[in-house]
Amino acid sequence: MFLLVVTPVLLILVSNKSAVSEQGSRVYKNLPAHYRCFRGHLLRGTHRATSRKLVRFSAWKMASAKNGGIARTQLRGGFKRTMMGLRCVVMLLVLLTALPVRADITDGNNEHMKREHSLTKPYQGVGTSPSSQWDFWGSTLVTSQYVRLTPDERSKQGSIWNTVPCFLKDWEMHVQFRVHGSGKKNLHGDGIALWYTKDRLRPGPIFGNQDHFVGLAVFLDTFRNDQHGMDRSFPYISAMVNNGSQPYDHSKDGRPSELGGCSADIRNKDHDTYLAIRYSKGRLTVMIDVDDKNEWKECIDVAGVRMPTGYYFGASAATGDLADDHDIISMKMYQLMVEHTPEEDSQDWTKIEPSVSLLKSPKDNIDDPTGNFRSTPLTGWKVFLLLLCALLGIVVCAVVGAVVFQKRQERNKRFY
Ligand SMILES: [Ca+2]
Repeated sequence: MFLLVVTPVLLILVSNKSAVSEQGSRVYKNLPAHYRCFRGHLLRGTHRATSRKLVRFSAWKMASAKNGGIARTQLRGGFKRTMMGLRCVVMLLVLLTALPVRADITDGNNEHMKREHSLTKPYQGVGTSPSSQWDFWGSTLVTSQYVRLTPDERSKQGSIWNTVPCFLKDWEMHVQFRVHGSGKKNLHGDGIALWYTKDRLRPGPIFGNQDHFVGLAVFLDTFRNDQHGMDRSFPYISAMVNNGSQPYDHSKDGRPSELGGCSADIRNKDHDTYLAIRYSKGRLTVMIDVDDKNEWKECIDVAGVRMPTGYYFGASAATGDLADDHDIISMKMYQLMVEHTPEEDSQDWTKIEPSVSLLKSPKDNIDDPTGNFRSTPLTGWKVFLLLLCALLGIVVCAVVGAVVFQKRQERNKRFY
């Protein structure tokens, strides 16, 4: 049913594909900086362009109906129409393969920035006074342009923490950051960690924060400690959910406890670099925008994650023998408007213990870093493959239909 409704729209979209994407990207670029990388807005921009294409589509349909009588008498015309139909099916296939990814980004939610959990220039309300919403520690330096967690010097640690606990059930945090320094290739470290944890301002050995933390961490690890883990390049971004029982193993770059991750070239960039963490309905997604293309690239996507409300957002960084400037430019928190079942709403969300239901044993995790996602019910990839198979079936049917139709037309012509 859905396909029946959207197919005509998609066909027109395809025939004017370049125009639509141009329109979409223009809308995208005109957005304020903090919205620019939010693909939901890009999606809505594309929809606006689509409505104009729909008007054109109606006009084309009417013209086709008018000329239909003539076309039907010509075998060539019939063949042309068949070929056009075939082309449309193939193009629909191409378009639909991209569709699940896009639809996945916003889930149709509205989003609202929450100032009490956001850190933006010129960083008013950052300090040690009782009314401040952000508190900092260690080597952290707050200027009007950036919050420098560590300078490009050895053995520094710094952090910044939101003083207001977050009671939102579904949220998305956008972090603009900068990692830069004089260190040449592989001679820099250690990286930044972003936190959503029970405790705040607890200095320690994990990128400037305590080990055995309770909550969520996303690590932007710029230094390879594990010389055996050459199958991945650094900097490497990974996520970890902990109930306080697991240690973070620096010597293995956190691999035994990670939920997933990706390599990302984030150092010494002239352009802005962003990372987004989304938690909604038990699904944790980490996306990055570090290539100056104004678009999110998926890094981590894992279901079965349970996290409570009432924890604190923070960021920390550390240097060791090697160093870097670790800067946070902004942290913007968006509330996601998501409906929950009455059972979910009646639960006390502050009592939830952080956990991941699909996490395999650490040993399995080392052998197969992506293994966590295999048992996830219908991940984006599985839906994608299912759709691909279904559409391939449609294409085969269309080709067979076209051949039969053409043969029949030829036979009719000979008969007359
Ligand atoms: Ca490391």
